Amino acid sequence: MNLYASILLAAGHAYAAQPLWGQCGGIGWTGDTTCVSGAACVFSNDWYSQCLPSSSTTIRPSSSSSTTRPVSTTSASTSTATGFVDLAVAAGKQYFGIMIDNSDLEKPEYMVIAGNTHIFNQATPGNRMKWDATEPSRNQFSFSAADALVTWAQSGGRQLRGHTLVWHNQLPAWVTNGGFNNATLVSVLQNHVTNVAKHFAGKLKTWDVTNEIFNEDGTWRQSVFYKTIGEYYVDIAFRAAAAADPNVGLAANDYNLDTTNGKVAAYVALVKRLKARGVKITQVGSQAHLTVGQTPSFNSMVSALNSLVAAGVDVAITELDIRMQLPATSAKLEQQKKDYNTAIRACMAVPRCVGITIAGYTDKYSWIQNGAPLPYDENYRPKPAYYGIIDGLKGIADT
Ligand code: 9MR
Repeated sequence: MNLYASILLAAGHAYAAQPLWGQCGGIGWTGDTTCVSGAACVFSNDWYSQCLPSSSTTIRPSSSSSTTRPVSTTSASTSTATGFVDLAVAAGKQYFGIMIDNSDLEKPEYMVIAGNTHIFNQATPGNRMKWDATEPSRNQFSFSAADALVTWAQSGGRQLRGHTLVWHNQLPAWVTNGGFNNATLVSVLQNHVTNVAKHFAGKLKTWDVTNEIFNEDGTWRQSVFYKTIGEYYVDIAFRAAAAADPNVGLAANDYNLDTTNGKVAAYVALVKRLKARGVKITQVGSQAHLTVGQTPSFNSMVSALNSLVAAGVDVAITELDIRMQLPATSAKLEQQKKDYNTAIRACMAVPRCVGITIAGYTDKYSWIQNGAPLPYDENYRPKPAYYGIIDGLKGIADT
C-alpha cells in the first residue's frame, strides 16, 4: 500500500475494494490494491494489476521463469519497469504495436492493456480499412468504422499502419465477380486506392498497399487483379497510393517471409523491378504467422529480412502470432516463449526492421481459433511468451 492510501486509512477513510476486472495496482496507481470477495489482484504488467476471478487465477504471472514478480504499486519515478514499447524504442525501433478492431475498443477490460502506450504505441486496423469495409459497393465509400480507430490511435499518439488497399480476400463480390475487362478493372483499382488513400492522407505512417500477392513458390497468386491486368496492377496500386498520400510509406505485406524461400526471392525481384520502373515502395511487411516448435531459426529469419533489406526497402514484422496445438502444456508454453523470443530478436538484429506488431495480444481474442497464439492468456495474464518478448527486446536469447 502506498503512503497516501496508508494516511487515508489511518484517518478512517478506507477505499472500497476494487470490483471484478477493476485495476488494483501498477505504476502510478493510488487506489486500493484489494479486490472484492471472489477476485484476486493479479499482476498483468508493470503498469497494471487487475482483479480477476480468484477461482481461475494465481497472484503471480504464469511464467515459469518469472514467478516472483509481485503486484506492482511502485511509483514511476523510482521504477525501472519497462514495457514492450519502452524496450523497443530504447533499442532503436519505432514502435511495438497491435492489430486491433473496432469491437476491441468497446471492451474496457481489453483496452486497459491494448490502450497502454508503454505496451503498444502502434496500431494496425484488423479489418476496417479493407476493400469490403471501405468500398462495399462500387464507388460508395464508407470510412466511419476506420475513422473511429484512427481517432483512438491518434488520441494516444500511436503510429498507424493502413491495412490494406489491395487484397484478394475480403474483396467484395462486385470486384471479384464483376467480369471487368482490363481497362475497367484498372480504373476500379485506381479509384479505390485513390479514394481510400486520400481519405487517410497524413494520418498513416505506412500503407499495406498490397497483401499476399505471391504464392509460396514465388509465382503470382491468380487473383482477379493479376488475371485481368497482370503484374502491372501492383505498379498501378503503388503509384495511385503515392499520388494520393505523398508522405506515407508504401509496403507489400505477406506471410511466410520467415526463411529465404521462393516467396522472399519473388519480393526481392519485385522490389527491384518496381524501383527500376520508378515506382515508390518503401517496405516489405512480414506477417510472421508462426507455429510453436516450427518457428524458423534466428539465422533463417535474419537472413530472410536481410535479403529483403538488400533490395532497398525497410522491413517490419506486421502480424506476429505463434499458434500451438492445444492443450497448452508447460512444455509448449516454454517453446512458445523461445519462438517469440527468436522472432523478436530477428527484428532486433536487422537495423532496417522498423518495428513489430502482434496480431492481438490475448488468447481470448485471436483470428486463430484454439491455438493460444498470443503472449497473454485468456484471463489477460502474461504467459511465458510475454517474457520471451521482453527478453528479445532486451537482446537476451531464451535458449
Ligand atoms: O485480423 C483479421 C481477422 O479479424 C479476420 O477474420 C481475417 C479474415 O480474413 O483477417 C484478419 O487478418 C488477416 C490479415 O488481414 C492479413 N493476414 C492474415 C490475417 C488472418 O487472415
